[in-house]
Amino acid sequence: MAGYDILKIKQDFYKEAETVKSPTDIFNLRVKYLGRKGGILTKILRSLKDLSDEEKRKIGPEANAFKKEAELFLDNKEKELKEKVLNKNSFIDVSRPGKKINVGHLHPLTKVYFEIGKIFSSMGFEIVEGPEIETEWYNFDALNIPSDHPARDMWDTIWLKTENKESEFKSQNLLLRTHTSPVQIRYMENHRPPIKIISPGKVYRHEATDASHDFEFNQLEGLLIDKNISVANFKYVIEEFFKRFFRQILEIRFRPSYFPFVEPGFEIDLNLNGKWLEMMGAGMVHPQVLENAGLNSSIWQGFAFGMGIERLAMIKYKIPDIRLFRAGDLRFIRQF
Ligand code: FA5
Repeated sequence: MAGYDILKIKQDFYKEAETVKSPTDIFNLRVKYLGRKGGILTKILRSLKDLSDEEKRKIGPEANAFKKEAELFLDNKEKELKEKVLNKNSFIDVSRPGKKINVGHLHPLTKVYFEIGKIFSSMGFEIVEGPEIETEWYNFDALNIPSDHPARDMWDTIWLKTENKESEFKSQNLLLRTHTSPVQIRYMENHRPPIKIISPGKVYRHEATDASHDFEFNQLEGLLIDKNISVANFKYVIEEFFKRFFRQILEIRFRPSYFPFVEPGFEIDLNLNGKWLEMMGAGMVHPQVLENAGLNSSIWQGFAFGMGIERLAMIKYKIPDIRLFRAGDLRFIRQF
């Protein structure tokens, strides 16, 4: 066997290395000489076993030394090239036009949240929050909703599996709150009247959706408890709110209705171009509810209301379908 001329291979390598301009060229050169499959040096080193002892002794060390040398050379060259690119990029051309940065903006519901908060705060209401995972007690029993009420049905309420009951919830069944009214009880338990709060938040119902109903939506709860509170106080507050929120006076209508946690109870509708739209449930807090929360109902009284926040936003921004709020469609979101 004639053996290999490592010196010649080395010369070829360095000649080719002179023309290297990019990381791709380095990669190609590396593959050509050191590649695991067809690399020139790799092949030589693999075939050493077929050479005579004398050749092995000569070529083996030469090839190995050159392999190391080539690797080092290529590594250094690669580093050098990368630094060159970096240096080039670090030049800042202040006259170049800037890149447009996409700036997000608030979701229409968030805007409505903020606006509601501002209006009620200016009327002296405090903004409080309650948990979205509720116990059956706070969502139903404490609000006087009897166990045979249809709202407690499997088909209206999203119940949670409660195998791992935490001690905080004792033996309570858990659910996703169906309205924000449980916050009334939670707040009254821990605060003495006078009470003047609103509580906005998400609620969940196990129901089919349509243009004005979703299974997940937002409600705004309001509660005012003091000594001489009447429906007239409620009427003033809610008319004032609508006037400021819609920036115009819309006709409203009080319609008698039934909610077990108020007495009397009513629903409030807004007149929109001759069509009445149901906005909220409301009423004077039922004495039993006050007692359930630890308040003396012969001293304290007040009103409560719960309205759909999406419905407010739909009227304000003329949105035809409630499901658009959560559809994640940027063509919708970008209009606000
Ligand atoms: C209640 O949820 C009562 N907790 C309201 C209440 C509070 C009454 C305090 C008395 C005192 P209702 O189920 O009617 O009531 O819902 C209240 C408002 O939420 C409705 O008027 C409507 O604006 C909105 N709403 C109800 N269901 C949906 C739904 N599926 N999708 C969107 N909005 C809804």
